[in-house]
Amino acid sequence: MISLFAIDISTYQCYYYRNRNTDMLYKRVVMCVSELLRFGVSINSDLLKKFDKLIDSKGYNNRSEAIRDMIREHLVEQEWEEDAETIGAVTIVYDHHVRELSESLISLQHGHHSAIISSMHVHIDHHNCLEIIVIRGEGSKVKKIANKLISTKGVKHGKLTMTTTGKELE
Ligand code: NI
Repeated sequence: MISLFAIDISTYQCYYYRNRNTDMLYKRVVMCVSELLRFGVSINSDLLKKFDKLIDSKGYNNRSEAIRDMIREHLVEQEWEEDAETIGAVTIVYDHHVRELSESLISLQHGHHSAIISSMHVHIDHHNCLEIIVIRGEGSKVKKIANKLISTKGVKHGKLTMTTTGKELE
C-alpha cells in the first residue's frame, strides 16, 4: 500500500527592485528570502510507519522537520566530500600524567593555531582530561589535524564531529 505525504522545504529567491527616481529595475543581491515549498512523496506504508517511529524516538514533532534535517545532513556530508571550508569539533580524552602527552597535544595545537579557533579543557578527575578542539578550514585539513590529535600516543578516546559553517544551509 502506498501513502502520500507532503513536506515543506526552503528555497532561495532574489528580489528585483525599481528605483523610483530613475525608474530603472535592478537586482538587489544583498536581499534574499526563502519561501516554503511543498512536494509530495510516495512511500510504502510499512516504510512510513518505520520512519514515523524513528523520528518520534528522535524527538521530532513532524515529518517535515525530520526530512529537512536529513537533507541538511547529506549537504554537510557533501561539503566535506568537496573539501569546502567547514568546521570540525574534536573531542579527546587522555591522562595528563602520561609523560610528555600534554606537551605534545599543546605543541600540536600551537602548530595549527590559525586553524584551531577554540578549545576547552575539562579536568574530569585526578587523572583524566577532556578537550574539545574546534577546527576551521578545508575538510581535508580539518581531518588531518583531527587525526593527528586523535592518534597521539596516550589519547584514550578521540572523535571528530564533522559539522558545517552553516553558510550554505537554510
Ligand atoms: Ni586536565
